[in-house]
Amino acid sequence: MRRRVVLVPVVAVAASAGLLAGCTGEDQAPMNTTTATTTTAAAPTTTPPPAPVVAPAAASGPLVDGIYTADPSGHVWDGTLYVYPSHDVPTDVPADDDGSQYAMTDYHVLSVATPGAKAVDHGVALAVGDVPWASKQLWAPDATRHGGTYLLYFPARDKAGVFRIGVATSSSPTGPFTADPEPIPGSYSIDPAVFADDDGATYLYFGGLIGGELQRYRDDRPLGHDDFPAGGQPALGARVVRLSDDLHRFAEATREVVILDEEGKPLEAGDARAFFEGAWMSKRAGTYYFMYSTGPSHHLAYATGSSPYGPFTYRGIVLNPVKGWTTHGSMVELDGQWYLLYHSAELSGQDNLRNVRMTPLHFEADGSIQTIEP
Ligand code: FUB
Repeated sequence: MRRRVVLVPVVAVAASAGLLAGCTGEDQAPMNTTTATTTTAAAPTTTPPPAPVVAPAAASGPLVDGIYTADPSGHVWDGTLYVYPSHDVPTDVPADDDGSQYAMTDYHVLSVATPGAKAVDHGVALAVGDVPWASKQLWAPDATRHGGTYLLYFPARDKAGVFRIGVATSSSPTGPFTADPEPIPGSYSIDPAVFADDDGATYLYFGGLIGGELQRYRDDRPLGHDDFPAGGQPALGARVVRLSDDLHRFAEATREVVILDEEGKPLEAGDARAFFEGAWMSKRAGTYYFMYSTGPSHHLAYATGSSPYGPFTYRGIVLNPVKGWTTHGSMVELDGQWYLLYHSAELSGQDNLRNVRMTPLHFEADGSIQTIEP
């Protein structure tokens, strides 16, 4: 989404952040956006590393026609791929830096029996009117399975207009889901991603800057105002927390997801590789892959580590900029092949009307990921 755009005097710096015409997906299609405004975040100081091996252009049509979908979270259960996306809708709500134009009101779950086939849209799985604490903006969700119960994790603005994260349950992966009466105690910000580790522990990753409000908290403490770290300070990271045994609560205080550069130093605020939103966790061959959106530089990037808590070391770009301001995705293994689920605004030409797509993901022998050109 178009949020506050960093205005900096140095052309090369602006270019590295993807803020100039011709640099990013934002510029490749006419968008329904606001204009650049306040300077609050630190300016990018680091040129993104050269892209590693680029996979052949991946052709992928929308997974489903008839509705707009975005922010896909994929899980394979009993041989079927289930996709938990946001459900984008046209709206008269004016675009602003907080992303008010992302005015989604419900969730639909998709299922994919065979890669390449069209997905099945299972209809409304949860609507904002069925969430007692929520007022609007059902943003990027995720789900997990625990015994015979499926749990949907989702952000929404509460009645006071503040983003919280809620849980809803169902006996079916496709819903309908029943929401808990209150959001997860102590939850804040957006973009929950739930990760069930091999040892039975389940973790929630979350957070998003600017419209996602992560900058209004420090170590779970609400500040009551925006506070962006200055350039040279460590970037604000996503948060990670182990969930309680019933998966409805945080079992501990949340921790920052720290991403290190090649020298082992935390990425700094303004670094074009730093976290912005859209956390995702996958585990492959014992390595934890933390994937995320870099926001103003429009990449899906990844970092790897040996613990679900991190720290993670920046490894590169999974997906080059798509059309539209936002980028957000997930990785999933189906029948021995890894796939990237992602979205693009190519069909609508509007940032807030996106389509979910799926394309093979390839790992090198050293565990690195070939960059995908959308
Ligand atoms: O879809 C609404 C928001 O846009 C998501 O929460 C972000 O990740 C971005 O994709």
